[in-house]
Amino acid sequence: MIYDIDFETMPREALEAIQLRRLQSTLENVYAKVPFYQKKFKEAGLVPGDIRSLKDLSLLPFTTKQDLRDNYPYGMFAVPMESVVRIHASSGTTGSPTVVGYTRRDIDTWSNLMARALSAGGATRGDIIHNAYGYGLFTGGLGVHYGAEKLGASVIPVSGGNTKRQIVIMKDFGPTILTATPSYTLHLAEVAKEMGFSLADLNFKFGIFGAEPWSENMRKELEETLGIDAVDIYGLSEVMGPGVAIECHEAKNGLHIFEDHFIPEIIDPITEEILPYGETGELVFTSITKEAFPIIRYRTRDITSLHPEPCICGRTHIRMKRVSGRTDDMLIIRGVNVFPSQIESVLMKSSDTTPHYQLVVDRENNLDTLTVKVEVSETLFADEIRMLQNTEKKISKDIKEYLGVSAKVMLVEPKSIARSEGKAVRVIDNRKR
Ligand code: DLL
Repeated sequence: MIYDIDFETMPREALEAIQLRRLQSTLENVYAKVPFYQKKFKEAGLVPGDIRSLKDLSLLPFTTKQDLRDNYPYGMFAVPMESVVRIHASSGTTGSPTVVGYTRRDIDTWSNLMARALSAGGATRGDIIHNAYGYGLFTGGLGVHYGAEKLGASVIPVSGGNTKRQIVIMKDFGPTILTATPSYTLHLAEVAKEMGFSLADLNFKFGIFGAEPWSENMRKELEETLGIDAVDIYGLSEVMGPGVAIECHEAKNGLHIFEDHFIPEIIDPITEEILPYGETGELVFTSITKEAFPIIRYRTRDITSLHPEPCICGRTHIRMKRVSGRTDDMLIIRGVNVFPSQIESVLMKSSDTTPHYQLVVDRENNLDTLTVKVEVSETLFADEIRMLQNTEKKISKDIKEYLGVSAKVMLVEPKSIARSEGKAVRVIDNRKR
């Protein structure tokens, strides 16, 4: 179902007229209210009135994560604190976290967009949504929650963690939609199995998975394990939270970006040059309806491409390809660029291993080394264990063939890699010590 038929199926020309109007008013607003933007615009010799078409957006300077850190915690807010009703923050593994704020209208906008997103992902009013995204400073839990309520579905605000209890709830409450990170979903499925049943035997119809990169092969695995259709949802705190873009369950082929609220661009991360549709680069977003924390040309560091072709679902909003990784997650192993999700794709092809893996990068004698730790499946019989050496060799060969990088593959015991209750930690890079 299309939640907001007028906006989501709007002809391109009308959509662009709205985008321009909203962009211009956002620019006037940030120029007047946020000293950071006023300074940046002045340095570029621009005033908001210079932006007369959507193309002119490219004249404006970029905003980076570092800019947000420099203005920690509230320096980028465009409204006084008495207008802010909610604060979230990104986890910030390095440096200070990024703090974002929402006015009451921002929460309304976000709830509406999440209602749109959940609908695109297959949810309807009659559904029961088991929401296992973390509640708290992370935007996942509350973002999905407000959208589910807006849609009129029943939401179970279970959050991440307490896995066994979650499984009991899943069994007893009969949820029809699961919202969680793909890695936590795998963990849920594994614990259910230990408790003696399969999630595929429950009532789930759809899974709405995101907040971390996951591969097409992981989609297949999750769909089989849960007996569902799985769609990809994308978002980031700096731009809003979940619900910036989502796949429709009809096509499951690229994520529609809600362009009446966010303008996407793809740039070459090194030269900063704007790339045409279809080419892969770094995603950049400008928000055009936010009040408390508007953001102009934000460099997300996420790697994807944009595709304007019409979609079978009827939505006219442009699609982005699933995010393959972040520029800062990209591993450079002896000069070869590798994303963890590409390794995942190769691993998922082997039937002797599980989707639980971790990449360990190190440096020996000044040479980068990559070790891929992957758990073997518990179902292997003793005589098959002897064959494992072959499996290691086979995966290593596949990685070399598909990605052009040499990797040592280490099969490890079931359950020896730490499970995540939110975003998985896929890479341990000892070179950075
Ligand atoms: O992860 C928001 C979210 C919550 C999205 C729940 C989807 C579902 P942050 O914690 O600020 O916000 O992290 C944002 O996570 O820049 C991407 O690198 C990554 N990310 C989010 N969704 C996807 C996805 C939330 N579907 C950062 N595929 C983003 C790949 C994703 N990466």
